[in-house]
Amino acid sequence: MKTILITGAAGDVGTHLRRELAGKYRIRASDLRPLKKVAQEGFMRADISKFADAMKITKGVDAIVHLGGYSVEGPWEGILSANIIGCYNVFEAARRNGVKRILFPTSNHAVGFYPRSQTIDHRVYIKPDSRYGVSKVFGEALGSLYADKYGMQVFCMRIGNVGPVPIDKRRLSIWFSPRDLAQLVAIGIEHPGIRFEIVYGISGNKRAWYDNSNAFRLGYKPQDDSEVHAKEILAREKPGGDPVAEAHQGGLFCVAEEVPNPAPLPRARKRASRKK
Ligand code: 15L
Repeated sequence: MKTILITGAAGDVGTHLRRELAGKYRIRASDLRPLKKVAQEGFMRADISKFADAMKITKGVDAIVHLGGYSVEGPWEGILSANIIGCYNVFEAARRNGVKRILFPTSNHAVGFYPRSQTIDHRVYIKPDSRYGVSKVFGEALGSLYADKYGMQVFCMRIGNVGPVPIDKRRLSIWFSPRDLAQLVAIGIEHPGIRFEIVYGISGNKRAWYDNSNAFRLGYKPQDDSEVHAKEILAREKPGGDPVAEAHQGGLFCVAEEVPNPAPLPRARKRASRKK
């Protein structure tokens, strides 16, 4: 059984992924935050903005799913430390530790300034919609460098929005169900032909803004489509909203300086309301 390091394992996507991959891989979970119920997983607390920590957690694994970092638009200092310095540290530590394969969950926000009227594929020019989006582009570029220069195998998934159900109209186009996430991640870990790839991390949504043919070429067969939730979601959607946000794929990220986590898991919601 392969040993997979998941950074950012305590986050929303990490929590879904650990549950979905349990039993398929030996998981080494890592996060800056403590992680309690880790069952059979090993947990290593680490701050990836410190190179020594990145070296420690990447040692002896077969592949890395690098989810760790700032996951929304926010202050530059946080993004710089977690998504630029932290991302560099993970790639460089992986290289020094001889780990060949890295899955980098980039984001729809690397290309969020494309209009909703346009269908884009994995070859379009980048159009980040936020500092956060720029940090994801940095990770994609770093992945390309490490693939070309050091022969690493890098699988970049431009993730939409992961959750049990889509949460609003925009997410009908970019929803990514946990089981489709797990399927795409397994392709990223197992596919023998990966050198450097960009795919979109979304389910088989009828309303997708992406031509995800590169993922399909690698064997991805999504099982879910947001369309089954469309009627209910559209019925509760309020008209109006910022015209720039509404016109572009990245939505609020195109206009806001800070964006809250759109659908935190119940435990994170509880924590946030305790703080108020
Ligand atoms: C992302 O990249 C974020 O990590 C996630 O929290 C959501 O905001 C998502 O994009 C989205 O666009 O809905």
